[in-house]
Amino acid sequence: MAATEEGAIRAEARQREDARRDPRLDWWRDAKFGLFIHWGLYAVPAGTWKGQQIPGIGEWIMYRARIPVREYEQLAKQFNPMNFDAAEWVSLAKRAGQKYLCITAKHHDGFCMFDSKVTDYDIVDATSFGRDPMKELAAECQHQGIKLCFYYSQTQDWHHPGGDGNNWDYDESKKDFDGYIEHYVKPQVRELLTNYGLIGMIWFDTPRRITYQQSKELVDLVHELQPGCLVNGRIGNALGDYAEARDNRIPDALVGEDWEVPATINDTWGFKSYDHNWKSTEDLIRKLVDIASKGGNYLLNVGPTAEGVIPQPSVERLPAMGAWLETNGEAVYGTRPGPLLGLEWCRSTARPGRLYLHVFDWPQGGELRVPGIQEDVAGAYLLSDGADATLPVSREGDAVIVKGPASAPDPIASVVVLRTEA
Ligand code: H79
Repeated sequence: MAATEEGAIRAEARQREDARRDPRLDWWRDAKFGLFIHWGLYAVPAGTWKGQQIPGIGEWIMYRARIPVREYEQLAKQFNPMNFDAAEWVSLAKRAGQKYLCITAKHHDGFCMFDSKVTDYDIVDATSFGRDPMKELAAECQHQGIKLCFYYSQTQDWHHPGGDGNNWDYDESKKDFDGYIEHYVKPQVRELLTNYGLIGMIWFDTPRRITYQQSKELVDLVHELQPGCLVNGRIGNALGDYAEARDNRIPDALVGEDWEVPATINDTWGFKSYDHNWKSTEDLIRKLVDIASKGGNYLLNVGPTAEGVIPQPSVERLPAMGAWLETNGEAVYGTRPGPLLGLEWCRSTARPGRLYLHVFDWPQGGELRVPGIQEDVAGAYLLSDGADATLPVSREGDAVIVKGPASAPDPIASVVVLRTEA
């Protein structure tokens, strides 16, 4: 991922316009905000194994506690998420203002959360639950107008003898990784793109030892089965449709290509019963704005329990984000990065004829001095008040001065719209 120095930003922005032309990504570029769901057998131990709290991210418990395959497999017998309700999950994403939903079809532990014909190690064959939640989510996403996407761990598979990552059950030097890709990963990717309707993207992760040829063949397979289906950057070998930032790492500066950041609300992806370190709604909204101002997408995670319940702190925060977006979505969805950089108190997004200032810290007295705006400004108003309630606006050099109300219209982020008639 290319981050850029402030001085090169304008030239960079022009280049980006050229690079950002593939119309297959248009829906995703406009979407800005998606729901990530990490759900699997790791929700059963929920961070605790044999009485010990296992440090780190919850879905890594098998690895961190070196749980033998034969023992970990037994968790399937306890997995019976009777409270799973696809309509509720999709509706949560809707109310949050999220436009796509990406769920773990298979994580590194290898357990398949979909009905697969190439293994019995899946939710339909190995649990008493016996339903295919991906089928139910596919129907609901279609019904509620959300793009369904699948996370699929293509390289690490701690259950399959050929998969990468498990060196406590299997001898790494004897692994048939190529056979695993050929006879397991490819047929499963085919299943995911054949049995669940139109899929927005396949979200691969931790490319590790996958070769260029293998990444290429997977990308080609995805595009052959569903030409519109996107592939994220972690397919490996720089073959994705867009770049993935590191987990929970928002780049400091504008990024000159399509990108996304996957992120947690607390400190784990898969459910952990004792992780209560929840980010505030204010923090989450400002992160979304910050990401949009740098041209990225925010893929924000929830980790449902083994009963199929999304933790209450997530259920509270997501619709609160949606409420802010209900008023201010025009300044997020479908926007491009704005011209401002490096200001603590303000971010900017833009679309033709509009520049949006997202003010985090409202100045005392309400006079906003915004440096670094080259565009001619024809008028200003608060997005929450509408275009008819104009605010006085003037200019001093490259600074635009807007006289707003004395106190912050929105304590989290107030959006001031500048009309920039070209
Ligand atoms: O799916 C989520 C993570 O499980 C996955 N990416 C997000 C979206 C991911 N895979 N690998 N990593 C993240 C890097 C993980 C590193 C660590 Fe560890 C796992 C740090 C602690 C546990 C490996 C094992 C390094 C130290 C112990």
